[in-house]
Amino acid sequence: MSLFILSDEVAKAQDDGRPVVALESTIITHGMPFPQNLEVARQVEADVRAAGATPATIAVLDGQLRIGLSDAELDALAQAKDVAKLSRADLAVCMSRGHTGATTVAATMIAAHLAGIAVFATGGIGGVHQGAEESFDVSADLIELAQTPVAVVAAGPKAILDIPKTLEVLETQGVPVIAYGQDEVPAFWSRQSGLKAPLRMDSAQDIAGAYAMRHRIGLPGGALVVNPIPEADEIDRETLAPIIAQAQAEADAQGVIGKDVTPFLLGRLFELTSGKSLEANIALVRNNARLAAAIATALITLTP
Ligand code: PSU
Ligand code: MN
Repeated sequence: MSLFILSDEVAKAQDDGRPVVALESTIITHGMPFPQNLEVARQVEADVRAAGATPATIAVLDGQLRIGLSDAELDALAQAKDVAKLSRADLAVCMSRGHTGATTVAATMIAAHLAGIAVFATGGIGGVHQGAEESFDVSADLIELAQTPVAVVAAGPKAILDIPKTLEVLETQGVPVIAYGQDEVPAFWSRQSGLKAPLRMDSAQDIAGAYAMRHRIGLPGGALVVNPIPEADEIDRETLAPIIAQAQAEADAQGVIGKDVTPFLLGRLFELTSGKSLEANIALVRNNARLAAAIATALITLTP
């Protein structure tokens, strides 16, 4: 039996040699509230299609690793309560037990690679958390980028993370961090972080070319493409800083640890900004979907 099940749409695109873009599901179950999560999941799939590629939203449903979900499946996942959050450590456990779970960036990369998909769009990745020198909270996403050959398009590390430390770990792990169209690393809700990006590229072709060359020289791992949020949707850092500090203090006071940290902080931010952070989040995910589609398209012309 196959390890994974492709949706008809994804299978057809692969048969025809057309570009496919992977999408994660933890952003749906743990990253945004219902019903916006469902609207965004549908909208992002539509954006990928409009840009000429095929979307493959990835999740584990009743133990089956699914690459591409139907609209009814997306709907059910978006409303489901207590869905497991699956990273590298949990993926096989969930599948072997026949359970349902949403894939994080790390697990989505693993699944995409199994299915032969090279490009993946999301909003934010996990990273090194503030206070990591005490908590040791470093997301498995960073280590996955070093070993699984998938190019991940995100909007840069969120300010709930320690951005300089996140960049240091990526450098240590040999992950190319490529800012798209600017010199600075974008910081999710804002276009600037005050930190110069290790690499800058201004076209999808250039990004695809570097990805293909890394593969040719036999280096494992992917790339992190950090794509700035569109200017019109940006929220400035000064507005968010106290809100993030409050959410972080609450997490510490309540003893939130492990895989609950990121969903807790994201949930509190949505509440504390009365949904403003969500509007920006939606805009940047859609923007990332379009760039990922362009990279996947460019990659097709480079791959023999
Ligand atoms: N950051 C966001 N939105 C998200 C996530 C991170 O801005 O939805 C999700 C992604 O699925 C990411 C995961 O892979 O959280 C990281 O969790 P952790 O920090 O526990 O590794
Ligand atoms: Mn963590």
